[in-house]
Amino acid sequence: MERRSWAEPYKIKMVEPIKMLSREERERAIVEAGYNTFLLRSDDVYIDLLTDSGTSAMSDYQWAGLMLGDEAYAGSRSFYHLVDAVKDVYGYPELVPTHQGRGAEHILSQILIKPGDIVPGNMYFTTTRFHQEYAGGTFVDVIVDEAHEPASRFPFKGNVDMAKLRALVDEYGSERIPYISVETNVNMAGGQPISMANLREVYEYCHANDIYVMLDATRALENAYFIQRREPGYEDKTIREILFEICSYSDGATVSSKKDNLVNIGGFLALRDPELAKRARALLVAFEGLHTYGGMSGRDMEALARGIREMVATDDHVAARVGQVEYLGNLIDKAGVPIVQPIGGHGIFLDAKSILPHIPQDEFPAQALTAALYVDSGVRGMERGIVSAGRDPETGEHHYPKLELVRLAIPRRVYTQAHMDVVAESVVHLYEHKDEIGGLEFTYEPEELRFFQARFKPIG
Ligand code: PM9
Repeated sequence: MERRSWAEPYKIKMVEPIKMLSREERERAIVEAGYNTFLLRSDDVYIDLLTDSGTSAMSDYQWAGLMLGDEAYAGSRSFYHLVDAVKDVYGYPELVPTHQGRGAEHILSQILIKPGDIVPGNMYFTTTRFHQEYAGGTFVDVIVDEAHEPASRFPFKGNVDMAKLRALVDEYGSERIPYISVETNVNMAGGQPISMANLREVYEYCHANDIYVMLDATRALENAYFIQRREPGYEDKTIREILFEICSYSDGATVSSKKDNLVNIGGFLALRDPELAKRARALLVAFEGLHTYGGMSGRDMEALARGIREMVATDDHVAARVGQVEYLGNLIDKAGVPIVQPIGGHGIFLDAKSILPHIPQDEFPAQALTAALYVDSGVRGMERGIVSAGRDPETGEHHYPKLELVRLAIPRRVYTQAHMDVVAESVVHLYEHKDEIGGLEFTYEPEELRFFQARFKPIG
């Protein structure tokens, strides 16, 4: 058949102006922000690829839902719409609503982890590991080795290495391992999927050993897309069917609804076991809000219920979303700039270690490259390397992750192909002038989740 281009399955009804500051203004802004793009004002940013979290454009149907939200303190109609949407699309019968993903991680960690426990996971995520450690647990990475190699084109870099998991269970015993935390489309690995076959194997093994499987299903939709594209037997299944099957191999999930679910705020913990859900709700009322709203308003829950149904209503939605990421990735890749391969689901991850080999890792190459990109074009990305990895709580030493990346995360339904062209041009220009970029040092280092508020200055 003749090959045709694809296009987004929507048209634009409202726009928000953006502007680019002059180079002098951008240079001033990055100094004021301590070379940390989290500390820039959004008015000073031209194209904002800091995160795909809470930055999506909602549909007219979601916006209409905001007007229909039921703001009752207890038993809101919008809560029940959300319960039904989560049950229908993800398949979990018990819903514990939270203000966002980390609220769900906090509750889950508190009900399941005892001090001294071990929590295996397919690569760490910043807030997830924080809550596991805060509850007294120790996170252990059991992801396949390929995930730590930016250039490896292994199609399922989110897979759990069963040998690593088995060795951990043999070493500590399943009594000390309350659950495995399985992230879908692993963020820190570059938006890389886990295969259905691997997830099924993890689930069967863990169940035989009395270990819960808890998904971080924040980007499970994008994972479902890669399974449809890459895993034999799934090419004719719908995204909706694949997503449902992913969740069937788990006992529950934490979700930051600010990603796949197409809302600006919200999240949930979803469970199968009513007894576990009861324990979660007991904590929820202390830390988040009543069990029928968690941290969300009625209108937030209404928009979220609609977003969950909308994301699976047609396969074209996720195909266009990941298609835009691939469009940007291909432009950058074709110019020879090293990026994480294969191109992931929610953004392009520049391999700062390869791009800036003259900057040692403890002079923060990815942080420096992120700042340089902003100065070059007003494009805001995020460091995903040694700064994000933080320090070992026992030794106080930096974690030295193999991946030292700059993430360019693409908000859903927000930017056009022309914006992607501008981003790619700037990345390629920087690559051609990479020798002019130098390392950074801390002027302020927060103890917890340091990457959010740390400040830096150039060395020398
Ligand atoms: N992710 C992101 O930009 C926002 C904060 S950066 C620390 O990628 C996963 C896989 C996430 C995630 C947030 C959360 C936390 C959990 N799991 O931000 O609390 O990517 O809604 O979710 C961010 P909340």
